[in-house]
Amino acid sequence: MTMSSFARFGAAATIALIAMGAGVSTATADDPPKAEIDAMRKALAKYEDPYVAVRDLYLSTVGCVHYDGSTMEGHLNYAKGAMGVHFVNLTVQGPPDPLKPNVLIYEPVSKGKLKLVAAEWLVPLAVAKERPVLLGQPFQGPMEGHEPLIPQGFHHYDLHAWLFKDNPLGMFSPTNPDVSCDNADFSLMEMPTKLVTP
Ligand SMILES: [Cu+2]
Repeated sequence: MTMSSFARFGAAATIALIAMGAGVSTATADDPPKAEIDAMRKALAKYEDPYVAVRDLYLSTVGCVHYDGSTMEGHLNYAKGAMGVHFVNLTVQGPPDPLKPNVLIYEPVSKGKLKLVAAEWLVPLAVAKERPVLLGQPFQGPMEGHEPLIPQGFHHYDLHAWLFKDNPLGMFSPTNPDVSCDNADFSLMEMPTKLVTP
């Protein structure tokens, strides 16, 4: 390779790298839309105080849910990690609204302290004509209710969004390996939820 061809190669390689970089930063269908994520964070920030959530009828389901990563045929694959404490609002119904989830999720970060980490949308199978999609993310399921906190017969789709704590598995992964139930008064290891036919 002569000096000038090396220079050309270098320039071409640099352009290729810039193009690859641009490719990485360009939004794809899998990327969460930033403006919507920001709007959700803004709308839900008031629930960093769990008592505000309770006053708005997001009621604690007490148990801090976590999974050990075991897999079962015909069940969802939950990576090892926690979901935390679900506060469920049964008055939120209708099609999933990004600014009004029907579940808020808290992590017991120390004794007596809950930190808002995520939101979740639950859509009963009975009202879903097809798999719901929110922020370009298809819901998981349909699945049985998560025993023992939700009756097994409550077949539903759900989607988690880790808006207030990073999830190394991705914002929409159901479990977060960085969330812990170690400080929870009620720590509850669940088995992977069974899938049902729509
Ligand atoms: Cu959950």
